[in-house]
Amino acid sequence: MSEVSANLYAHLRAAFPVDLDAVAVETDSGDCYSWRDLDRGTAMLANFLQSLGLPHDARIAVQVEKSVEALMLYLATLRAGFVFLPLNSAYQSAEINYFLGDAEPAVVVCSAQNFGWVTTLAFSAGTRWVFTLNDDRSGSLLERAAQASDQHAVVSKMPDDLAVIIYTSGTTGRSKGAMLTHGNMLSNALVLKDFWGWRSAQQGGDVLIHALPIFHVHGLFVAIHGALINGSKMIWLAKFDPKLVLQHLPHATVFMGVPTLYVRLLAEPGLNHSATRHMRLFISGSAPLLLDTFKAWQERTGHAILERYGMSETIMLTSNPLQGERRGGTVGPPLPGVSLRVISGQGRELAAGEIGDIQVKGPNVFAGYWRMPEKTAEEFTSDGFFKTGDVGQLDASGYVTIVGRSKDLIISGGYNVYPAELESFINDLPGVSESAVVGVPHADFGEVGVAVVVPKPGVQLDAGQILAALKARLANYKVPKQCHVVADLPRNAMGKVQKNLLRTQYR
Ligand code: MCA
Ligand code: AMP
Repeated sequence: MSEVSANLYAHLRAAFPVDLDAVAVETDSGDCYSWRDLDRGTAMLANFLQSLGLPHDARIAVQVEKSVEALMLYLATLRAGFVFLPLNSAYQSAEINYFLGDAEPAVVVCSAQNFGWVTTLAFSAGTRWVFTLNDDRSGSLLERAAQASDQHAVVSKMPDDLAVIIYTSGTTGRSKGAMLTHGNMLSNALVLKDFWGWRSAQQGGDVLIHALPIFHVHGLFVAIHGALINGSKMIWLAKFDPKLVLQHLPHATVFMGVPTLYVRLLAEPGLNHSATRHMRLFISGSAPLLLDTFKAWQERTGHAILERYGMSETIMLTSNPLQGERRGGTVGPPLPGVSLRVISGQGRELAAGEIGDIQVKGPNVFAGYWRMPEKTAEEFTSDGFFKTGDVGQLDASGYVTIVGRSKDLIISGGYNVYPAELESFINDLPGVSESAVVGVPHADFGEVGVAVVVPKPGVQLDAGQILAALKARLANYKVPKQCHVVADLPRNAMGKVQKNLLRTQYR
């Protein structure tokens, strides 16, 4: 057996079923892609990318709608040995401009609709190539790749070689590029394959319903790697739709979602025991799953949702067990290979049941923030633990409960919203003296932002205009759902804005 390099794609490819003509991905519009299609398509795209004469660590930035071709572009970037940079399709030019300047991608792939403004920003950031990829298989990328050979040798990689950069906007406003290596992703994918009992084709196989975006870790790694490293078919939904999910449940075995997806599925009368009889596993993460949701799901379907906890910087950290007790309200014990500890403000390791800062260590923990060595150093302890910014406790049986965050972060429908980023935009608006953005509970999205804005003396501010200005500049999901103009913000003795008082006032 030739030594398979640490290139993640090589390991995914090694797991493809023997019958390459079996269906690997079936879309909600009925298109079917075989395993051979995946291998040929990614080979042609990889050959095309390599024909551009790119530097070995070239970044390939991608901001497109979800499609199987976008999946192939991700896999092609891995097999060609370049660095994949997925960007939320909701980002607008101010956000994209930052990522292009920071990551300096050699190639940008965008939708035809955005081609005009993206090329302007990309070329001024020094990018040499911009291609289009649309969700109807049109665009210059596929036209050019169609000329390339479908024979491609996967580029050899070491475990520590960079594979992906995922931007997680910093709680201090400036986005940070989390650098994930082939080894980070492969180690986590192999652990989860066993921990969640993925079944090979010989064991009856698994079928995953993929209803998440593929520009974040949950949909791009946990879901896609989970299926591919097990040679499992994916039912590929371009966008989450609860009725579509219900329709496909009888033909699937595994579903992954953020809590909002479960809340919306529970609102469907068609959700019941018989609809979910064929399923073996429902996984939730990216945001807290309310105990009410966990219990309601169990009553309606008989399934106990398996909740797990992860981060862009670490992929998956903890998980409720497949066989053991799945405890609603907890994120389960640390995964095999992950060291997790709870630390007091004084840096002391706390005993079971005591609440403190969660720190982690393991082969899944990222290689640092892109071109931010000082910021990276701040986020690790001297003995190599990564500070998650999450607050929680370990109980006597090793189950982790997340009780809050020390980082100023709102998680809305599974997307991270950073108050610092919004506050800096609001503070730059004319007539604004200062602002604070806080999270308040929301039945659908779990938590949404509320902006509290103080005008400059003598200025009249209109809340609706503030929200409209944000909507024109930032990805929609970040825009606070409410805005209140007030005379001043509550501050403590040190002059720090008391966001907890604002949360109580506006919840
Ligand atoms: C859409 N809107 C939102 C959100 N999504 N507002 C706040 N939060 C959101 N998440 C806005 C839309 O812009 C629209 O605004 C209005 O809400 C209604 O849109 P709707 O149709 O309800 O939204 P949707 O398109 O159905 O999206 C809801 C969604 C989506 C399906 C829950 O947000 C989603 O797919 N979330 C998954 C995020 C994810 O993959 N997270 C993983 C991060 P308007 O009406 O004004 O136009 S990775 C991670 O966290 C770690 C690693 C981990 O542990 O997994
Ligand atoms: P991201 O920065 O998008 O990777 O989001 C990671 C953050 O999502 C973590 O630091 C947690 O705050 C939160 N998170 C992920 N999974 C869970 C979960 N199961 N319960 C509560 N919070 C979670």
